[in-house]
Amino acid sequence: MPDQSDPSPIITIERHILDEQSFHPEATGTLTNILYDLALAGKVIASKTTRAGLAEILGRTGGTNVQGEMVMKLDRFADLTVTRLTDHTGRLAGLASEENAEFMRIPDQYPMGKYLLVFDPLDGSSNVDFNMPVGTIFGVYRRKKDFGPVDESEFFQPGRNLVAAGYIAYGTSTMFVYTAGHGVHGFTLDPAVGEFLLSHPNITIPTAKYFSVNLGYQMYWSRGVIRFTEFLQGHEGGVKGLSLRYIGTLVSDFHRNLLAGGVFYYPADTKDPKAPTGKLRLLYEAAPLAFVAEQAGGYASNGSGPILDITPDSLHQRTPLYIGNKDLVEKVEEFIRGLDV
Ligand code: FDP
Repeated sequence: MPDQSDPSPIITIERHILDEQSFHPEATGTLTNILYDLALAGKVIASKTTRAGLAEILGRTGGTNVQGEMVMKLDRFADLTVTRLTDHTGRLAGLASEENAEFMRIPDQYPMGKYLLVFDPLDGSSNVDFNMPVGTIFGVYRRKKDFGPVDESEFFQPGRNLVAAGYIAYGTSTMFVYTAGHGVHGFTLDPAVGEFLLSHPNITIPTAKYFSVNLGYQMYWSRGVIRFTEFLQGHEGGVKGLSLRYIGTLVSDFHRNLLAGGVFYYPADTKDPKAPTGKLRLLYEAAPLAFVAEQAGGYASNGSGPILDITPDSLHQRTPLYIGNKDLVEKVEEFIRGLDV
């Protein structure tokens, strides 16, 4: 007789997202479907990332993106995948991607919805050529106006307004991690059946084990950030026993620290004292991951206050980012307050 007492049901991402909808009796299912569209985009992108070394996709297109970085073919593929799977559904009013200088309105032939999607289609793209993990980051906002074509200012909302956010990590397995404001949940793609299955329910960040930063740039940091780094290395009353891990793909570094505990930071640097802005983008990277971090009991700061409280004034605005365990991120704020003013 087969054992019918197995108490652990297999929960697909579809079922989980639908269950989450029950927290919002007024919900129409639109947000649910956006998340489901993004999970599908993740599967499509995952199937390409595992073949990225093959001739048809490897290599640079020769162009540069709005950030002045070399665009790789996989970036473009990921960007088009997310766009094409979400622009025609009647769920979105507009999209803004890290890859494109301008935001995108929904084409006239498609119905328009009430949400805005912001995304970094292929985070960590400089790692692609070296068979290293990459990711996709996304955030969903409600649009500000009730009707009419979306305008750029509608994207200028603080992360606190996010209704959902998350990322897809393309690593040794593909994981979809999201929050819609009721905890953080992680799903692992089972390639045999092509489904994301719930593997990490209700993620909360444990006591820190790691710190992650590009130490190669230390000479450009402020005194507060250098002192914080020494603190993480155990100098003068600092924390003992943290291990350094830096992949150079924000999604992967953040994901590891979320599951194992730790802090990731990409500080402002002083190469250009008039523009101490850091490298990472507020809208596509920092704010969505800050929402995930806070939902998991962590915190994200720009060094002086919560990332989620910053209202962007341009689509591609950059920010310093300190993200992970709350006590450590608050510590860097303390060092910066004490030493950098
Ligand atoms: P990449 O340039 O490869 O796209 O978002 C940019 C990002 O990667 C992050 O994923 C990563 O954390 C960071 O830049 C790495 O920058 P450094 O190479 O300067 O350390």
